[in-house]
Amino acid sequence: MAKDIDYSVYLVTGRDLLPPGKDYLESLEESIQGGVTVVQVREKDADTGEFIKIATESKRICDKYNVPLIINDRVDVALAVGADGVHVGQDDMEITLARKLLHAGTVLGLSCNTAEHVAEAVKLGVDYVGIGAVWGTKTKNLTNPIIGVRGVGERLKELDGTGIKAIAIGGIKSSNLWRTLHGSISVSGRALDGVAVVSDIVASRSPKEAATALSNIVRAFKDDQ
Ligand code: TZP
Ligand code: MG
Repeated sequence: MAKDIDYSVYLVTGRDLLPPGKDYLESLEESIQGGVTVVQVREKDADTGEFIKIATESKRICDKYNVPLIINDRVDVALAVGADGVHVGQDDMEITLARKLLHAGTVLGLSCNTAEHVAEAVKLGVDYVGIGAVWGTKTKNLTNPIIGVRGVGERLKELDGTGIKAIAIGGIKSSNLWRTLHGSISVSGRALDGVAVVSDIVASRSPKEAATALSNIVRAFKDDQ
């Protein structure tokens, strides 16, 4: 049984987006103080040693606040640092292989854009899916179409009754978060468990305030359900 994670405000790191002079670990700690509930360390350019170093330092901060740590793509890095989970994309390691390599109870997340992706996620029994991109984003070169709140709602419908948690990702900011949460539930009747955010938190001069703004909206939404 995988660890029960609060996905409400899911921070995906992006060191290249930090404002000039802003320290990565300081930003991470402030964002957790603001209300981030789970952290994914995403490193696209780091070599293995550097990734492990950054993940280890990130885990120290996460542990201080009892916030779970998820590693993007790299099962070996997750094992090396004792992470709580691994997030894989459609072109990364197969879920069944990742499951085989990881300790029992490690959370596995999969990026999903289409109905076929969700059907596969259900078949493989992942713990959560990241649905998107919901809005346009400059953070990642998208290889799949932007699906909007309607698309998120459709994917949520397909997940109904599976017990798989769902977060939305891609261009989410405090300014469109209410629409993201309400728009998708109005299509599907099923609420998102949280939202994953990079730039709205990381690129902010005050990651704490940015995370608090997001956290307040998710909380108000969940209180409404
Ligand atoms: N996967 C789909 S969109 C995206 C990822 C990693 C980037 C999201 O970044 P932002 O800055 O929150 O739009
Ligand atoms: Mg990937």
